[in-house]
Amino acid sequence: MTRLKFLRFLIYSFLGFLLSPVKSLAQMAPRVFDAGRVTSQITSVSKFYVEDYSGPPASLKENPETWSLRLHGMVKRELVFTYPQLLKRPTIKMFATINCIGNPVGGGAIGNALWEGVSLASLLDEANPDFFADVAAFKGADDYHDSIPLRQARHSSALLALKMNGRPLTLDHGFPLRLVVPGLYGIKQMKWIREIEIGQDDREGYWQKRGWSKKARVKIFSRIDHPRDGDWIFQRSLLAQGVAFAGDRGVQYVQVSSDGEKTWALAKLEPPLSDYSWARWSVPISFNKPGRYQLSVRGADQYGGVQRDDLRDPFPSGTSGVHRVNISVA
Ligand SMILES: Nc1nc2c(c(=O)[nH]1)N[C@H]1C(S)=C(S)[C@@H](COP(=O)(O)O)O[C@H]1N2
Ligand SMILES: [Mo]
Repeated sequence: MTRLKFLRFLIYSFLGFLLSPVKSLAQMAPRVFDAGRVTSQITSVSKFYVEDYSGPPASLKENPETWSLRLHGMVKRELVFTYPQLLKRPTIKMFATINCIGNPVGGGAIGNALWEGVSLASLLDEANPDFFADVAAFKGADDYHDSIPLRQARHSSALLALKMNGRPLTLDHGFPLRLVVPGLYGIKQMKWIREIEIGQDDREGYWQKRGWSKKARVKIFSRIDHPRDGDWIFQRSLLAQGVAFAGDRGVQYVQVSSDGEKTWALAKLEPPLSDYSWARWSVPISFNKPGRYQLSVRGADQYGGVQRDDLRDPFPSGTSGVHRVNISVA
């Protein structure tokens, strides 16, 4: 290699290194659907965002009857279930919101649904993990893989969900079985689960290998759904509305500003459907003269986390930036 070529090689590898986070960000591209200006508390299955790295696995589209779930690793008793066997087990129901770690400020990759399924803790009790085991690693039929601390897998609300909004999961949302575990971003909510391995080795998951957060704890998020960016308002007042979500930490308050963030009005919070569901908020806003206005929303969780503008980039651990919309009042 000549000196010049070597120099060029160095520059290109450095550029590649600089650009690599941007590339992984681009790769996490959720499909989102317009849910309207008054976001419903429960997101219908057809409006619930979809995110996966390569779509539903062919094996589940073509012959789902060959699917089974295997729980193994550092356990006293290995367990295997077919779909009919899982359906016979007692189930629990829980409302929970799931949001994508790649969801941008104000984005639509978030939804709330009623999940019904088998308690993961109950299966773990039966399998009886080894005293030193501390990780539950999940593997999907699409070979997606990720793990969570065993402590979180034993959460009384960690579900192996069979149903979404009262019906069997659709293929897009993880049929036959998906994980729903409170407090964590969608990245951890494994779809098409085929294997749960209990162990100690904290292996990197699919997205961690691409630089995304390993813990993936949900950050406080709030979004303005009405009015929308670019709207013309032909009145001197309106009821601003939106949603706020803080994982398993609960939303403490939501504030809205219409004067460039000099003053903030406290929004009214609707009681969420569960401790793990988003809360809808609303607040009346009035304008004393025509002109352009910016509305901003920020929320806080019940552990002191607040939305901050230095956290606007979803990569690598999710965004918590302030959401703003610009409107014209006639
Ligand atoms: N098997 C599998 N599970 C997966 C994924 C995947 O690519 N494969 N993507 C994850 C990501 S990044 C998100 S945000 C959620 C999205 O769930 P949804 O499509 O039901 O909204 O699924 C998670 N579970
Ligand atoms: Mo995601």
